[in-house]
Amino acid sequence: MNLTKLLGKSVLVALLGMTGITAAAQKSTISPIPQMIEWGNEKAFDNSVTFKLKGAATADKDAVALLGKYTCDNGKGIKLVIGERGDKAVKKYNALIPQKREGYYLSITPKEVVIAGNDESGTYYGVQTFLQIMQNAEVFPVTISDFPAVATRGMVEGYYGNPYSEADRKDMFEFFGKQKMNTYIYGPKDDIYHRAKWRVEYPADQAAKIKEYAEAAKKNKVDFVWAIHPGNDIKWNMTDSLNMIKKLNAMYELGIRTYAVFFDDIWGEGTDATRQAALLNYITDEFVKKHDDVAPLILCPTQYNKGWTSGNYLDILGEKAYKEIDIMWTGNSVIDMINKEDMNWINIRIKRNAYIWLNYPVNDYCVDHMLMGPTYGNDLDIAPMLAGFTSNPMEYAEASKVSLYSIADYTWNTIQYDADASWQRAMEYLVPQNTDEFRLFCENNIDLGPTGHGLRRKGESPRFNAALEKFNTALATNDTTKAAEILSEHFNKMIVAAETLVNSGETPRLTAEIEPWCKSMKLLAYKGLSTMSMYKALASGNTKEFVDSYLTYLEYDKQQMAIRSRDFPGSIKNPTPVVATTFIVPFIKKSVAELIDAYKKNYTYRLDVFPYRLIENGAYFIKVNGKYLTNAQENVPRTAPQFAADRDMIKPQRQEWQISFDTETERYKIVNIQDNRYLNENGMFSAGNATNPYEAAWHSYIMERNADGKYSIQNAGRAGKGFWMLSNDDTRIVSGSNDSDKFIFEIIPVSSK
Ligand code: 14T
Repeated sequence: MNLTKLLGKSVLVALLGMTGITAAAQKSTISPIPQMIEWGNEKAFDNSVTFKLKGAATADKDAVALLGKYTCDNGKGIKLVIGERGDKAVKKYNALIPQKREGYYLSITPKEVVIAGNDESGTYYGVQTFLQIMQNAEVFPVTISDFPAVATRGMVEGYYGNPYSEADRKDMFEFFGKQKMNTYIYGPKDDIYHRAKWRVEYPADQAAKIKEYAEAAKKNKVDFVWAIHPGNDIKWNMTDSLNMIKKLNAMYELGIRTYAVFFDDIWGEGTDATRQAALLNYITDEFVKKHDDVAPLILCPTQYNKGWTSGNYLDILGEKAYKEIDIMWTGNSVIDMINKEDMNWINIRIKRNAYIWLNYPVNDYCVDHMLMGPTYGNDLDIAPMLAGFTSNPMEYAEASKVSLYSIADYTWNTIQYDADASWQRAMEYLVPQNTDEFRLFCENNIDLGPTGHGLRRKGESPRFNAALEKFNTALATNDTTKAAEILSEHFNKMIVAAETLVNSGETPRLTAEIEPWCKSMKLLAYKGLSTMSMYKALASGNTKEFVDSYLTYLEYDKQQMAIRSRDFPGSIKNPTPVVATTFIVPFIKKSVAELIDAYKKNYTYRLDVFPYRLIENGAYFIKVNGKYLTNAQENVPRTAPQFAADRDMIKPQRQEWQISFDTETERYKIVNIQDNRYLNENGMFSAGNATNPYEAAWHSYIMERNADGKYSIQNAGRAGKGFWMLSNDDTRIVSGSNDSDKFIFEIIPVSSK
C-alpha cells in the first residue's frame, strides 16, 4: 500500500513532520558512504524479521557470524544469500559484484537479501552495511555496489604517551570492522619492545597479548601490523640484521603477517638511506619471501615530511628500496593535511605511491587539548595516488573515534567525502542518546592553539560566537540584563552538557577519557556565569555582588587549574585540560580584566580582592637571550633547569611554566608543567615529584617589568633578596643579590607563541 497515494502528498508531509520523521530519515545512515546506492520507496520488511541463510557454509565465516541474531534455524524467514565471487550460492550475481578488492554487492527486496563479496572482506563489509540498514525499524529495498577508494585504511598507534589499553585496542578493531577500516599499525613510541629494546623478545605475558591482538583484529578483517623502531641504536652490521630477523620471526609466531620498520625521530648513524634500504631489502629476501603469507614491508623514513627533507635521502630510498616496500609520509610538515601537489612531489621522489601517516588527531604535542573537531583539509582527489592512509590518533582511543570515523569515510569514498556531514554522523554514532551534549563538547574542543607545528583547526565554539554577537548588540544598547541572559543561557547549556556526559552512563569508556575536559568545560562555563554576574552587578552599582561574583570566579578558576588528566601512577603525561581556548577563554579573561578596571575607577569597596597582577595565571615560556628555560631532567632531585635554544617538540611541557598568583604572599609561584615541580629560591628543583612540598614564603617570587617588556624575577622570601641572574656559562639560573642587570627575562604566554 502506498501511503502517499492514499493520503495525498501534502497530508503525508504534514503527518511525517508531526512525528518528526522525514522520508529520507527512514532510510538508514550508512557510513562510510557507499559508492553506488539506490533506495526503493516502499518498505521491504521490518527489522524484526529473521532470515534463512543460503551459502553460509561457503561464505566468509566472520561475515556469517555477524548475522547472528538475525538468523534462525527453523527454516523460516526471508531468504538471505551470502558468499564470495565463485561460490555456488552467489553465482547468479557474479556480474553484479564489483571487481574490486574488498568490494561487494548488496541487494534487499521484500523477498530476498543478497550479500555477495568480491572476496572475504567484501562479503564481511556487505554484512556490515546490511547491519547498519537493519538498525532502522523499517527496512527499505536497496541495491548497493560498493568498494574502497584506498586499499589500505586505518590508524597507526604511533604517538608518544600512554599506549592504548587492551580494551582500547580490541574495541578499536571492532570499530574498524564496522567502519570498514582494514589496518592497525602497532608502533607505540613508549612500548619498549617496539623501540628502546627492539632486539628483545616480548616477555611471555605481553607476547600472548600481541597474539590476541592479531587474532582479534583478523576477526574484524583488520590487519594488525607490527612495527619495529630500531634506529636509535642500530649498528649497520650482520649481527643487527640477524637480530632484526630473529625478532620478526618471533613476532611471526605470534601471528603477525605484516611488518613495518620505523626510522622516524632519530639522529646519527641510523638515518642513512642506503643502509635503511639495504636492511629492508635484506629483510624482504631473508624473511618476507621465506614465508608465503607475509605481506611486503612498510617503511617510515627519517625524512618523513617535506619540511625535513635534505640531500638525496628520499631519492636513494626511491631508487634502492624494493618497489613493493611501502614508504610512509606525513605531508608538507610533521603535522599537516595532505594535498595533491604534495602527493605528486613525494611520489616522484620515492618512485611509488606514498603511504600516508596523518598526524591527526594525535595530540602528543598539545596534550592539554583534545582534538574533537571535523577532519577536514585532505584533498578529495588523491585516492589513486595513495598506497595507504593511516591516522595517528590521540592517546584517548574512544575520543579519537570522532576523527577515525571520518578517516574511514574519507578513505572508503574519498570523492564524496564531506567533512562536516561526516563529523555529525560520527557524533551521532558515538553518543546516540546524548548527541547534542556531545556536539557541544566537541564544538568547544576543536582548535589546538598555537604550537611549534603550526596546525590550526577552524570553527571552534560556533554557537558561543553566535550568542556573543547578540550579547554585544545588547551591551551596545546598554541592556546589560538581556546581554547577560544571552550568554548565561549558553554557559548553562555547557554546564548541563558536561554533567550529562559525565553522569549519563551512556558511554563509560568515552566518558572516562573526556571527563577531565568535561569538568574543565563546566568550570569554564561557571566562570562565564560569574562574569555575567559581574556585568550585571557593575551595571546596577551593586559592589557587594560584584566582589562576591569575582571571588566565586576565582574559586572556579582555582578548581579548573587543579584538574589533571591521566593522573595515575606511571602515567607518561598528565596534562591540565583546556577547553574552548580560541574564543570563550579569551572572552572571559578580557571581560573580567575590563570589568575590574571599570570597577576600580568607580568604587572603593574591597579593592583588596583584586591583586595587582602583572602576570595572569597561566602557562608561560621563560626565555633569556632567545633560549627557553627547560626542565631537562624530569623528577631528578636537586637539578637545575637548563636554557635550550630550541623548542622541545617531544615533551613541549618541559618548557612550559605554570605561573600563578599566590594569594598568601601576593607573589608568583613557578611550576614546571611537565612534572609539576616548583622552582625553589635558587632557581632549582629541590626534590623529586613525590617530595615537593611548596612553601609559599620560600618558593614564591616578585616579578617586575621594565620599559622594554623584560621581567626581573626576585625571590624575596626567607631566603633573602635574590634576583635571578644567568650563570656565567649561560646555561642556567643563579640566584644572586646583584641587581644591576635584573631585567633579562621574557615571559611569554604559551597560548601566544
Ligand atoms: F613517524 C612519523 F611519521 C611521525 O610522525 N613521528 C612522530 C610521531 O610519533 C608523533 O606522534 C608525531 C606528533 O608529535 O610526530 C612525530 O614526532 C615528532 C615530531 C617532531 F616534530 C618528534 C619530534 C619532533 F620534533
